Amino acid sequence: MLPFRFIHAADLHLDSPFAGMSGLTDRVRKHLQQSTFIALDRMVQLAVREKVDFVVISGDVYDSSNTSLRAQLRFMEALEMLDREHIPVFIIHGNHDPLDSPRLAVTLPPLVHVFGPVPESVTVVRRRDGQEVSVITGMSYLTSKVKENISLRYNKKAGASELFHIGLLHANVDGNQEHETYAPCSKKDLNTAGYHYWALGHIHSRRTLQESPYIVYPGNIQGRNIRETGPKGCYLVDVDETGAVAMDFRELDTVRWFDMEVSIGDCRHPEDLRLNVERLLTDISESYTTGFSMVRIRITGRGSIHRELEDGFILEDLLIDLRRKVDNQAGTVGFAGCVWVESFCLSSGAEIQLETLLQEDSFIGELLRLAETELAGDIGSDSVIGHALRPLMDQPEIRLLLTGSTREEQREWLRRAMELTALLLLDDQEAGGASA
Ligand SMILES: [Mn+2]
Repeated sequence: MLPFRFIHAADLHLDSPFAGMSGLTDRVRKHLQQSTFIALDRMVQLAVREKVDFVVISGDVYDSSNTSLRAQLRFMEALEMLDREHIPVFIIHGNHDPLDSPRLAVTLPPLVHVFGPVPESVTVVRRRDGQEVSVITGMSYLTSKVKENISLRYNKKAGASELFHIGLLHANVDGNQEHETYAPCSKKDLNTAGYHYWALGHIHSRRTLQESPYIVYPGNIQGRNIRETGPKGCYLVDVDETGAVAMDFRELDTVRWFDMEVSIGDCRHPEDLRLNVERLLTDISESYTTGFSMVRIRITGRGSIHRELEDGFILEDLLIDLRRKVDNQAGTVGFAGCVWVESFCLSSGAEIQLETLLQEDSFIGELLRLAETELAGDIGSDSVIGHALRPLMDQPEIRLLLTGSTREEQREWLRRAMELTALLLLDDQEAGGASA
């Protein structure tokens, strides 16, 4: 085998709108909306700088099948730049940008290959001497909903067997629950094809499912929401003369998401919480100096200030103040090292002895035990809570909220309801006790 080098990227989601985020200033929103394009530019620069032999993109180039014109033009620009540098690009389309989406009829640069709706194999040569090094097999989604196991349609080692075989596939391998199960397949299915490297797309978190042969999700190139935390980028892959693979993750993102906790356990006053939050923001800023951080802060622990936080005003004021400072700072010195609080999530509790109350033979004890049972199980329509929610399900807006929520969100609501109820009942007991 001849050594060569390529970039494996996926899920560019160009022109992702960063919709559904409240409280963004114009400046911040614009910066977020530029981030997927900046990540693309960085990938192009990386390809040129590292002199890769080719680039593979494993689906979801665009964020939506209703492709934005801006996304198409910017992608075209990137492809032209790579073409000018004589770097071929191999692309498949996924569930977000299937082949049937309306797009500009443009002539692609000669070195760009977009795979069609049935698997095909292309032999690739090394740039410096034109020697054949690899066979890439891939197919695009024709429509957005591909429910079939398309991996089974990939040929077993089409082309020369002494070359390095890459499979380009947009799929959910081994039923990842966080993503929709398009093109479901198993590692076993992929292993039987006899390829050396499965360049996957679809799952946005970076993971190498297997090393022999390689089955790799590089993750998306730019995180777009709080579920896409941590560094995002692509893999620079080196294949040596023995066929051994060395993967080097390269960051491409300029906006990074963090999901963090701050405890109220040691806070005597809301001011202490503010200091804890500011300390966290400083830590994040120092750990990611080159880009813009977006952080969700979960307020956790038990403490006396929880009651003051419950009505929301303290956190709301703090949020407004922190954001105002960041917007000013970004306006004067730029976004690098700035930290924006995406939201506060109140998961703290009052100073109640939950464990003791759970043991109690009382109404509160009974209620808390019920909540714990429901928290441990599924909040299905058969559960006590499901039953209690039934009348609310007639309200279209509430039904949408409930059915569209994740299991994690439901648990969080239930946990907060449990805390709040316990607190109200305890207050009531105290008031009752005083008057008796
Ligand atoms: Mn995707």
